[in-house]
Amino acid sequence: MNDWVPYPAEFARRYRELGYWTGETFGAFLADRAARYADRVAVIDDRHRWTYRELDERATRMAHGFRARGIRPGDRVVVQLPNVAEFVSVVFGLFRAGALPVFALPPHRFAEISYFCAHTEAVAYVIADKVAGFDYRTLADDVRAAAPTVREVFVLGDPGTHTSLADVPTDPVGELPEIDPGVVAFLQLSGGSTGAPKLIPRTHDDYLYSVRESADICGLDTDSVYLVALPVAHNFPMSSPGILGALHAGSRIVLASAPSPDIAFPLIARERVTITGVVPPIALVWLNSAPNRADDLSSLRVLQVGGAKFAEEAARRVTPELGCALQQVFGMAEGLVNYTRDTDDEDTVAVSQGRPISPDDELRVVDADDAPVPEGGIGHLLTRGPYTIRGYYRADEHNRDAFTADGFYRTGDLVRLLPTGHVVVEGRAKDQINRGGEKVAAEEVENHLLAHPGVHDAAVVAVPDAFLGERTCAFVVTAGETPPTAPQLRAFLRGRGLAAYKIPDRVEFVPGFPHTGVGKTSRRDLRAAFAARLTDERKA
Ligand code: AMP
Ligand code: DBH
Repeated sequence: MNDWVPYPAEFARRYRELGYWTGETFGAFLADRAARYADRVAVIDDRHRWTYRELDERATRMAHGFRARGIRPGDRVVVQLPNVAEFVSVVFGLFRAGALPVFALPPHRFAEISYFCAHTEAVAYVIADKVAGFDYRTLADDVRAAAPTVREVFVLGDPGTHTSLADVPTDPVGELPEIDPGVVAFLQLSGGSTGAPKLIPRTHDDYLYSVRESADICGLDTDSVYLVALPVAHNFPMSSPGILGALHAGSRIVLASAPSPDIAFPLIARERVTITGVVPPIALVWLNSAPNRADDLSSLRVLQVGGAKFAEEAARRVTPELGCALQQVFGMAEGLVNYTRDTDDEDTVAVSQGRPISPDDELRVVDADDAPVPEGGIGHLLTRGPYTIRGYYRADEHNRDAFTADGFYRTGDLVRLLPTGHVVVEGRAKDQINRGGEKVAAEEVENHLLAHPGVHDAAVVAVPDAFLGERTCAFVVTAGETPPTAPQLRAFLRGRGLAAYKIPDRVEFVPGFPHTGVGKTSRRDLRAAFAARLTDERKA
């Protein structure tokens, strides 16, 4: 079994010939920018204001420190940090050491982190001591007990029994490794639709192509200031154009600890932020609170909205009410990213989710049998291209379903294409709930529910929601004499270490599940039946 599925040789050759894959690496481009923009500010958070030179030096010292700690090229290191400057120095340090960061999100708990560590055989785990009242050091103790490959836990802040991140950087010890731009640089997370979360292997070559083009499409330059409002490790604020696009363009990054107006707005005003990206529920909160606040948002040129479908009515409010342009972004950590462009007319920006980055992004819209639908019709989106993966990390079996024989990724999204090539997202065929940009895999939650002795069966589906777009509802058939209550089930899931955003918002107890067709229940049909019931209920 291979860890990852490389691009077929003829495609790799073509992407190089076309100038998409340039051989640039993360570590090297930062060094180049540090040479060019040494004294310009690169990264700002609550406690730091690092210039490009400082960031570059810190990243190099981190790289040597990680090597001194025995981290070798190719090793996986799970990184779970909040929006702080050290995220950038740690990640670039790992890149330069040739290690692969595995990008966990702050809400992930034991269930997710222990899985990432075990599945990738991670050698280390990087955390902050305590964030918003949660002590990650305790989580790290449990993770280490469950994942013996994790030799060391690096802590930003008070390390407790672990290693302080402050003790890691060292002066150069020997040479840093030569990095091959064609190999996997890091593992990004997929929202997933199966029992276990999927990890996404991205190479320097493919990711940097998308980052460079994104920075260009979004008009970043040395005067731009990018606010990181979403969790920095997410693919959107990482690369669309995100922190990497900003650094690539010599722009400035400002990290916000949360996207709420009381934190983000004063930062926009103080740092003269020009561009940021948020998910639809945050955009709604910003729209609704802007009139009640005095913060000067006049520097903001572009508000990007993506991660989930942004309703047209809300989209049309952005420019009149916030005074900046809207850019819709429809992306996925697996690759393909679509943007509306500043040259698009108002209607296209309001109704579409943009068009692909690359002329060589191949998009197919097909029916259930993979046959193309008539032009302009709604169908399943399949995609292949110079920065879309050919397979998940260590997932041979799942890859047979998730990709076509000729290498197209099955996005699970239902879309239609406009004559201009813009994509309109019309729905979803995958068993996932998109909770305002936070993706929840139905099967993953169902499996955790099924582990409860008082649960006979469970089906998790989306409930339409005015604010989040969707919330989760678990239909549960109980077993035994004293069936669990909804609060007990939620507590049970929390106790298993499931991230809070995956805990069902609503639990419905039902006497039994309808059986579809003959014999076994099809989980897909079952979820569809429940989803339809919820929609009917809403209409009534
Ligand atoms: P992931 O594969 O976990 O990175 O999540 C990507 C998925 O998020 C896409 O396949 C879509 O289902 C959803 N998504 C991202 N951006 C948008 C958007 N602008 N509109 C609708 N859905 C989106
Ligand atoms: O939802 C996503 O995963 C996403 C949204 C916008 C993404 O990965 C991206 C832009 O790059």
